[in-house]
Amino acid sequence: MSHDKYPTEEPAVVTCGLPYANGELHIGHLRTYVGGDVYSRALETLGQRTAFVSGSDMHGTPVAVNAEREGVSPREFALRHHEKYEATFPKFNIEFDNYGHTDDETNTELTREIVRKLDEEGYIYEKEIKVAWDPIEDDPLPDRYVEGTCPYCGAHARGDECDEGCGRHLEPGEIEDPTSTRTGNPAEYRERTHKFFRVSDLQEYLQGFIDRLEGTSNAKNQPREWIEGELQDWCISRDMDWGIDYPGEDAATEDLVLYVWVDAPIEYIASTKQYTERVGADTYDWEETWKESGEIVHIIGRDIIQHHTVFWPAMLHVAGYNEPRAVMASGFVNLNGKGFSTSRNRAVWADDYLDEGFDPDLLRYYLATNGGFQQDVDFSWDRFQERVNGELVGTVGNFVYRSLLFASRNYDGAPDAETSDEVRERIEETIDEFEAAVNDYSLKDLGDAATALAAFGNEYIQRNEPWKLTDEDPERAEQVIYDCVQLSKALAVLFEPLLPGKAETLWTQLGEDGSVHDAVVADALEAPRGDFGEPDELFAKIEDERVEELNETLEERIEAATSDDDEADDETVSDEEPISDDRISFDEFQDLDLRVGRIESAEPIEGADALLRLEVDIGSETRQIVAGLKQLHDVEELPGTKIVVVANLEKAELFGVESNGMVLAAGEEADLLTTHADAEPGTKIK
Ligand code: B3M
Ligand code: ZN
Repeated sequence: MSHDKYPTEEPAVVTCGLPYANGELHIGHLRTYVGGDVYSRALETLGQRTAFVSGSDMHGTPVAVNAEREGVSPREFALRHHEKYEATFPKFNIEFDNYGHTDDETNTELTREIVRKLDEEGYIYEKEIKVAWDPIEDDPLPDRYVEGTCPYCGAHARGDECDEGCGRHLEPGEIEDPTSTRTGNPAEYRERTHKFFRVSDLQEYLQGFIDRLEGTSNAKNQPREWIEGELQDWCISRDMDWGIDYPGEDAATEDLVLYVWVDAPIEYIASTKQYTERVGADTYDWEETWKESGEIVHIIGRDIIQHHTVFWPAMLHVAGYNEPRAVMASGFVNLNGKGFSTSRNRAVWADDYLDEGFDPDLLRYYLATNGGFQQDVDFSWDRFQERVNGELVGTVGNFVYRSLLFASRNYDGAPDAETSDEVRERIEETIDEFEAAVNDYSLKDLGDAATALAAFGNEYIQRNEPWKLTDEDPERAEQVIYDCVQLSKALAVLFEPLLPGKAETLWTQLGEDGSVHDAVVADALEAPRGDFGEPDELFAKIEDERVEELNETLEERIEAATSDDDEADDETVSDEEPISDDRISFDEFQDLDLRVGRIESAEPIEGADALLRLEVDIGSETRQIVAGLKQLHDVEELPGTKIVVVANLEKAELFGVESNGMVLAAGEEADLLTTHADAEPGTKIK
C-alpha cells in the first residue's frame, strides 16, 4: 500500500461489507453497496486499476436462527438469499467484478489456511470459558441465540453485539441476564474450551495502523477508544454446526466452527482471488493487492467499524497480508427519523423501488450524495422528488437536452469549432474537484462537483444566448454550442460513477464510440466526436400526485409497523421487571439528592452511538451529564426540556467525557421524567 494520492501505481480493491444471506434488501442496505460501486468506478475514472468485490455472508447465527424459524437448512436458506442478492445488485447498476459467498471452497480453504497461520505464529490459545446454554433443551446458545443486557451500557443486547446501545462487540459469556431467543428459557453459563486470538499482543501494531488509516472520520476515530483501552483477546470459535469447521484434528476442536466474523472478511480476499482466476493475473493479480502493495478500501456500515479496524487488520497483520488503506463507514438510512426494521416491514424494499419503475440511477444519486457518507440520512419520497426534479431534471438533464437538441437541429451534431479557454478551464477545475473528492473519500463532493458543472453549463448557455447568435454571428454560435457539447461530454465522464446508466445513454446520444465506463477523466477534455441526432430527455420529472401515492403507501406501512411495535410493547408488559422485595428505609431514600433540571444544550459524543453530552441547569450550577438519549430523542428538541436529575451520584467517565449526575428516564424508550407545574431548576424532589 502507498499513501500516495489516487491514482497510484498499485492495484486497488474496493470491498463492500458482506450482507448476511438472511432476508430482503431494503434501500437502507443499498447505501453501502451504491457507495462502494460509486467509489470503485470513480477510482477507475481516475485511471486506477481497481477490483470491486463482495459476497454473501452465509454463516453464523444471523443465518442459522432465521433458517431454523423457516424450518429449512441454513445452507439452502442462505443460498436462496445469496442468489437473490446477486441478481438484485446489478439492477441498481452495482456491478461487482466478483460477488462470491463465504461458504464456497475458495473462502473455506483460505480461511483455514489463515487460521492455521495465526496458530503457527503463536497467536492462538485455548481457554475454558463460560458460554450461554439452554439448560432445558441442553443446547449451546452462541451469539444471536441469546439476548440480555449489555455489561457496558445496560442496553438490551444480542449475544455478540450491543446492537441497541453502545454498539460494542460482546464476547461469549459477557452478556448479562441471558435468555434463549429460541425458547425464551433463561440461559445458564457452562464451562467450554474455546479458541482465542491474542489480539491483546497487537496493541502497538494497531495503534500505528489506526494512525495510518484513511477514510471517513468515524472509522478513524471511533476505534481509538478500543485500541487504546484494554484490548481483549477475541474468541474465534463457536459451539455450532453451521460454519467453517475449526481446522485441526484434535478432539477439543471437533465440535467447533469458526466464529462467522473470522471467515466473513476473508471473503474479501477470496472474492478477489476468484476474480483473478476468471480474468487472469495479467489483468488483475489478487496476490499483488493482498500480499504486496495494493490499496485496500473497505466500505461498510458504521455498526461494524470495530470488526474492520481491530480484528480484521490484526488477522491480516499476523497472517502476513497487506493492511487496509482506508475504511469508509456509512451512516444509516432512516424513515421519518427512525431506523428501518426488516422484521417489522418498516422499510422501502429494493424490489418496491424497482417495481415503481424508477430508474436505479436516481436512487444512487440520492443515497450517495444526500449528506456526508458517515451521516445518518432520512429517506423520504418528498426529498427524493425534490432532488430528482431540482438537480437531475432541472440542472443536469435540462442543460444536456437543450445543448444536444440545439446542436443536432442546427449542426447535426457538434459544430466545427474548438473548446474555449473558459470552458476548458472550468472542466479542468471540475476534474480537480473530482480527484480531490476521491482522495477525501467524499461521494457527496463527487456529486456536487459534477452537478456544479451542469449548473455552470446552464448559466453559460443562458449568458451567451446562442439562439440569438445563429443569424447575427454564426461563428460565435458554433463556438458556444461546441462548448456546450464539450461540457455534456465531460458530464457523461464525470457522472459515470454516480449515474452509470444515464451517463452511458448520454455517451450514446453524443455519438461517442465505445463505453463511457472505459473513459478516464482526461476524456472529459477530448474533442467530441461529431455527428448525432436529436436526443431524448435523460430524466423525467416526478409529479406531486405520484409522491402523494408513494407517501400513502409508506405511511400505511409505517403505521402497521408502529402498531406492531405497540403490540410488542403490550407483550412486554407481562415481562415487566417485578417490584423489588428489598425495601429501603426513608433515610436511605433521603440520601438521594434529586433535583429539577433544565437541559441547556445537547450534543452527540464522537464515537458513541447512543450518548449525548448535556449541559443541565440545576439551579445553583450547570452540570455536564452524559446520557444515552441520542437514538431515542430528537437531539435538537432537547434544549429547554425540564428533567429530573440525580445530583449526588458519583462522577463517571463515558467515552472520555465526564458525567456529573444522572438523568432519570423510564423504560427502553428513555421517556424523560419531568414536573408538571412550574418547579424551577434546582428544586429538590422529595
Ligand atoms: N455480515 C454484518 C453486517 O451485515 C456482516 C458483515 C460482514 S463484512 C466482512 O452488518
Ligand atoms: Zn452496550
